[in-house]
Amino acid sequence: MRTQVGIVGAGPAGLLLAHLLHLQGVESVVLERRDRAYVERRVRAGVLEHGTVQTLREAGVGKRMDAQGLVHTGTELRFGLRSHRIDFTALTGRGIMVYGQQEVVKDLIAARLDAGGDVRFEIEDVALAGLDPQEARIEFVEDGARHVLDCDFVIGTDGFHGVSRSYLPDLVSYERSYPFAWLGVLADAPPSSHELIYARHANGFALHSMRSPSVTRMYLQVSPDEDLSEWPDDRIWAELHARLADDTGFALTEGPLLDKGITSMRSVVVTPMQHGRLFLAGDAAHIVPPTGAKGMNLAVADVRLLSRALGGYYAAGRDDLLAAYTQTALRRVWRATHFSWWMTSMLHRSPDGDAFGEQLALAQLDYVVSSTAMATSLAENYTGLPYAQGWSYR
Ligand code: RFL
Ligand code: PHB
Repeated sequence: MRTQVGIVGAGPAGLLLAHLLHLQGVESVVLERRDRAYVERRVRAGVLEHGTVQTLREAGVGKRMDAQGLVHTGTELRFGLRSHRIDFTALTGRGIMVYGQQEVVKDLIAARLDAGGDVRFEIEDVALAGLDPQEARIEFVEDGARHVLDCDFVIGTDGFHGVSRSYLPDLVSYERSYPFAWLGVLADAPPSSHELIYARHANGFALHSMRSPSVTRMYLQVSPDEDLSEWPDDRIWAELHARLADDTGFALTEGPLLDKGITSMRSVVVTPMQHGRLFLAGDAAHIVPPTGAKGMNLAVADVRLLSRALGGYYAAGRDDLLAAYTQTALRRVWRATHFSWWMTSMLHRSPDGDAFGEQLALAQLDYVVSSTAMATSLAENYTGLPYAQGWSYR
């Protein structure tokens, strides 16, 4: 078996890359460990930056997103029982789209298969070999049989727990862990506000988000070793009511909880993101705490760079764009890493009762909601900084 670009992992990064390459006439094979239903159901991100939305539209996979996604022109910051709106559109001319990551994944899988793309699920034992300067090889097991896929390039888009990263020699990893986690719930209840609410409360952070006009997505700051079984539904609702309360009588609509999970919070960035014919993109190379809603958006930004660089390689024999990949990608990655760390520190309570840190966070929140300069910085980062270049080489 042979292909031009072998892609490990069918998350948003791998699937989008396969599709952007296809649009430039470059063929690929995507190998995914899980089954299709699992990948399409996994509840994760919900906020798409302005540029992510544009990229999906340009790739021809924005139809359902435009019909069902919720356009948001601002967000609320809530602390000390007061709500403050950050008006993204007034401050930056851009907004965001609330549309579930699993919907993006469904749209991308459908587009790949419609175009005759090769996306394989339930692939086991992926191993990379021969990552020399000339070519690369992926070995894997499908339906119990061992296969070898020869490729010009291998792209590791297998997420933070994938195998690709381990094939990079001399990797440097920058890490920061946070002394808390998020308990996330999906509720069969209409959102209680038409925008997201990021709330800082004495009991900890809470976030009100949504997936549709009838489904609410919410998160609570909990401890990193929290046991989900200690959070029956009524305890979750009591804590959400308390942390999202404001001085205007904000009312939270309850409904059956459809999904509950705990997500740990970490920042990790590895460098380099490439070695020979192997390139990493998305969570395989970096993760951010979800407070800034940057993870999937960064995956899209990486893939845009790889799409253009590989397009340039096949169309014009250029390898300088590929050579510059790590350096170009890391600039945006570090900006988003800082933003995510900053939002996280400003909105969460330190469990060790750091009174000094508490006052700094409150001072920072007060600054954001009273200074146009600071609010603009938040809005610019949240809606996403512009890309330097297009995703297509031509
Ligand atoms: P993914 O989505 O993890 O996909 C990797 C894929 O690779 C497969 N895989 C393998 N396949 C073959 N062989 C192997 N050995 C393999 N190992 C793994 C996996 O099964 C999977 O299908 O990585 P990708 O594509 O880089 O995408 C990254 C995003 O998923 C991630 O950054 C976001 O979900 C992060 N995130 C958010 N990002 C945003 O932009 N906006 C948000 O609002 C947002 N909210 C969130 C989030 C992540 C969360 N969790 C659960 C971590 C909220 C939460 C709660
Ligand atoms: C979500 O809707 O899942 C979501 C929204 C904003 C975030 C994180 C997650 O910062």
